[in-house]
Amino acid sequence: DVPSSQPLVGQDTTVKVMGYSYPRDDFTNVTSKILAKVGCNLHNQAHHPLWLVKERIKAHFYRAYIMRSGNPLFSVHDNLSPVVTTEQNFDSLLIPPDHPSRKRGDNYYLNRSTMLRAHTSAHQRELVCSGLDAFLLAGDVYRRDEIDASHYPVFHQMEGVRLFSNHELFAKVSSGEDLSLFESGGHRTPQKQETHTLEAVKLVEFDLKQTLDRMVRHLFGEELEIRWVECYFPFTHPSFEMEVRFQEDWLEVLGCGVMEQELVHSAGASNKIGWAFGLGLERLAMVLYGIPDIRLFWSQDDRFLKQFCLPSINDPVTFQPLSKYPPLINDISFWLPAEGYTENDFYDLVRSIGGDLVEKVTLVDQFTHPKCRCLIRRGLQGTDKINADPVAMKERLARRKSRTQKHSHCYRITYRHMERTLTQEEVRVLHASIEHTAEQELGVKGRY
Ligand code: FA5
Ligand code: MG
Repeated sequence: DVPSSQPLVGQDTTVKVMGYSYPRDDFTNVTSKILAKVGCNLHNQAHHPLWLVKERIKAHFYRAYIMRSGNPLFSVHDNLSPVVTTEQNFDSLLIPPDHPSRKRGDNYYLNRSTMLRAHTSAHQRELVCSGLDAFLLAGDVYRRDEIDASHYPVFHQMEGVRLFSNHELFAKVSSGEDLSLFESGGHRTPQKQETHTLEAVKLVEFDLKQTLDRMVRHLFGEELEIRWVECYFPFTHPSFEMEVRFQEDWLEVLGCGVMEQELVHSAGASNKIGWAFGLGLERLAMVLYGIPDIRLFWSQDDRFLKQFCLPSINDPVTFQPLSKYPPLINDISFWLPAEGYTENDFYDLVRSIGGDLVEKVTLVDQFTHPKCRCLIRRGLQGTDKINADPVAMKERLARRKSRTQKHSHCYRITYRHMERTLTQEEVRVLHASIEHTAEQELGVKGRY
């Protein structure tokens, strides 16, 4: 039974997801391996580490933010379908039509108008539209991405949104009734949007950072080192990322910012100002429990799962990493077709065939024939796509197009099973299948 990277059922003219059929078109690129993950909802599986992190965040928000009525301020939503329209995933968030984050190479499309959400922000507008002022939303998200210990094509995010009326924001400020959320004739600056007053933005930004700071301290304790980095999202301004100290390095765990007023306005809450954040549940769980590889979240191995079965969600977990079985490493080199090749097509193909046996795929060298022999080593920079700088991306694409010589790529694939030692023979069969399928489906020419 050779697994296939063919986008689901060759003959069928529709893609079926959770009981619904979506007509295929030239944008369809979701694979059966990915569709098999839809509906798993690891974040809703009792005692799963992702569930545990979600429950601990929920419990913190329920306890720390209570309305005068005695009810929790934040409502929690964790069962929204990951199938969304491109309108929800992009347009509702003011992501322009030509923005690089829409690329077919970076997302899983069911067809031109429907996709698996690439972030939980896809639901911001509908939930604000439904009248909510404060909510948390957890869900599975899907991205075509590179392959390594902290990137997996399905991961889980938690979104948070909080809106304030004039009265709510300035209630604690003396003579606050004289202050306003909005001004006309203002300009957009690095600090604020054109329609916001500086005093309103500063209070919202302070509340946002304080809320997130308290949340991570609740999870990790006071000792955790964090830092704020300014960044860019089309749907917030100003925007920030929070990084935490992990294994002698800084790890990005969330993005956030003051919501673009145009979005708030289009969701029918024009008299309010708000903040939003989106965090990676795997990233938090990895730091919290010292989980070394993102594939472990998909493990059915009892030795992994039972470590998170605690009587209370606040009990400490002392995670014992499973012993690592030895890796097997194989390279693959091929000439690229003149056009239409993207690295993510190859990563997806490797995923489809190798599944969770693939620990990592790295582009180890690029070669241009005949004159310029260049070895380009790739940086270790993350490629979280939503906040990619559109100008730099365009330049890169243009440069790529202008190259007309013959190019080759060499990838190094690390195979490792989480639960046993792989044999040379099973890896050889897999690797040959990857070589063969790459030639057939991506138009590359092997250099073996
Ligand atoms: C977003 O997805 C924005 N929607 C976040 C946001 C929400 C900003 C609301 C402003 C307001 P980003 O692509 O950076 O941003 O992802 C957010 C977080 O998800 C990251 O900080 C990281 O923790 C996690 N993440 C991103 N890509 C991956 C991946 N491939 N694997 C695991 N976690 C990931
Ligand atoms: Mg990011």
